[in-house]
Amino acid sequence: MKIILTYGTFDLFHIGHLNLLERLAKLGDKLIVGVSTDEFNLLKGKNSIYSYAERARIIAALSCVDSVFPEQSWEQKSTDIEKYKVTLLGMGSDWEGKFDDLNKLCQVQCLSRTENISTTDLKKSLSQINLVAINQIKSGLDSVLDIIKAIE
Ligand code: C2G
Repeated sequence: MKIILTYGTFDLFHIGHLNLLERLAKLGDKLIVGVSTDEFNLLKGKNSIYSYAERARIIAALSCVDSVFPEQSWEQKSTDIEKYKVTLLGMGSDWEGKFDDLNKLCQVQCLSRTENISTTDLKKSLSQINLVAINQIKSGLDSVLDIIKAIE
């Protein structure tokens, strides 16, 4: 059983995230994802629009993802690799070289990022839209979540 592991905030879930997760899932039999908690995000200098619970639920709803758990620190990766018997830690290419110390525990591979899309850019575009429109978008996304829930 080839277990693939990755981590991320996955805020304002977009095609770049999906491309990575689907490509990682194809590398093994199971894909498990450590989703950064809101507290850990602050350590990462990130303040996500969606809460950990909402982000974790979206990731868990993906057919290419087998399970999700909270990422609470930088240091937990080696424990996670042992705990989940991970074969390969996969990340997007912006993390190239950052986790090479873990290749004593499992394979470490970076896949190319999807161009021209990032949560940061989405937030910038969103901040140019007035609050009313943002709430309309959020209620729309909440309806998507309800549909996902109904399908589950
Ligand atoms: N990603 C991508 N293409 C994009 C945007 C993101 O392939 N256009 C990848 C990133 O490289 C990362 C994953 O999607 O591997 C999640 O990205 P983020 O939500 O920004 O997560 P990040 O802050 O990189 O968290 O301990 C590791 C960190 O928790 C990784």
